[in-house]
Amino acid sequence: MVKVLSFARHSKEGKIVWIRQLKDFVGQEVEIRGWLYNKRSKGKIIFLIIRDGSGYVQAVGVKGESPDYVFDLYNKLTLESSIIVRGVVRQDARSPWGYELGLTGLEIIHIADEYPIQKKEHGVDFLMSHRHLWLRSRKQRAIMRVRNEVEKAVVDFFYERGFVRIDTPILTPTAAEGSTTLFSTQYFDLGTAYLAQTGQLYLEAAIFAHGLVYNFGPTFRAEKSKTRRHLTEFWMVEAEEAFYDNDDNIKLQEEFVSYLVQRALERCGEELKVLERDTSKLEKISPPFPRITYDEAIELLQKKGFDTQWGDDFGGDEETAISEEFEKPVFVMDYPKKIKAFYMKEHPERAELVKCADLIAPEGYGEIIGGSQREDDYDKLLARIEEFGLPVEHYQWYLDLRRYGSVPHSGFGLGLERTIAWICGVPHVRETIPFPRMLYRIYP
Ligand code: NSS
Repeated sequence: MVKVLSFARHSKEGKIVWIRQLKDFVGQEVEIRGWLYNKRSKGKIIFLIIRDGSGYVQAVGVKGESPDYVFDLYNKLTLESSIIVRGVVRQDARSPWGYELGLTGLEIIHIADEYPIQKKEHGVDFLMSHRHLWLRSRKQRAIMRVRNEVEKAVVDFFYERGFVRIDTPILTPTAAEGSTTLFSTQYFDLGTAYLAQTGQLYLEAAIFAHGLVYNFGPTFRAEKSKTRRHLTEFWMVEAEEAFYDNDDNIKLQEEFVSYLVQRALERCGEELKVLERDTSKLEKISPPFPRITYDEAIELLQKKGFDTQWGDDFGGDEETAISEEFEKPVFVMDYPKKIKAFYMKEHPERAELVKCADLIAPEGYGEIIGGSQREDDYDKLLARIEEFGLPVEHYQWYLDLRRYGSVPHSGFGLGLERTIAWICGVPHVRETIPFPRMLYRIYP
């Protein structure tokens, strides 16, 4: 667990603390401000379970010991009502949270209407339409906390290794990952602008200033895919490294992914328990990761009964089939040029391939990283831009990078939501981002 500062604020009645701090206030009377998660009574005793964002705690009221008025208020309380609870902190081994409160006072801030999300099962569509409320649920809280930890780990990893964070633009004049998945908007008198599908090209400019750089932010793809792995707005971490070839790039990736997983194991034990994640599978995640070539992947798929042909790209089913062969994420390397982006470096021995690798997560969570060495030769890059039918004038600045001290360089992009889905063991990426944007959903 990460160490969080423990301090109390003061109200007229006493100390206001967060539930996560209760262990520092045993024997003292404190005040908790939060929401009613559950309530029940048994004879002369009432139990209130309160959540305040930092945790859950049970407050116990006993007739004759707690003030009489709290028993009247108890009857009015509905689930999710906002309340202030006062009580004396007790250590309690039987409580799932380790501590409880002997109830000494209760105030109602707001009585909630009948709460639409009940303990029973709801359909996903209903829950998605109530995402603004669903976020309060235990599993959803746990997922967001894992996300929070992984986001911090991303920044720590790169900071510790001397990478400089470069915040790349979201409004861009060009496509970088295929022109069929662009969100566009009118940009004043300057024509059409697109929401960034990647910040990579801008990161490439920045390596010439800093050597090692990364970005971390939202990216957009107008993908008409309705799968459990696709969002139209997702977060990507991209790294770009001067003087790295594709092998150096791959080593960095396996170190990075292992770091994220180990951090989640170290600091999100509670959350992974709530999510019932089998953590023994995550414990195995350490470098090196297995590597196969695209050619070998095709062979493997054909052996498994797929009719995938050389030159085809992989869909979700193929990725799952490949991942079944390995306990760790697996790199699939050296894809055919014709199915990859224009900026990838031609394979020195086989001109029909590019020096790239996709990283496929275990347990069927799909491709979590796409990366490659970049084409650093001016003429070859220009030819590729023309081959793709891209407007060369928009790429002059990018071509410039191959005119003023060009160097071999590589980089990669990791999809945050797919990575979180894998770490948390939740099958669909829609639960790993607070308000998912998908083909058929932009509400709430
Ligand atoms: O298209 S990628 O494979 N690669 C790039 O965008 C490069 N420009 C990255 C780079 O080298 N700097 O996307 C990278 C990852 C991919 O492996 C997925 O994990 C994730 O981004 N990704 C997505 N996640 C969720 N939804 C969608 N639609 C999606 N598309 C890619």
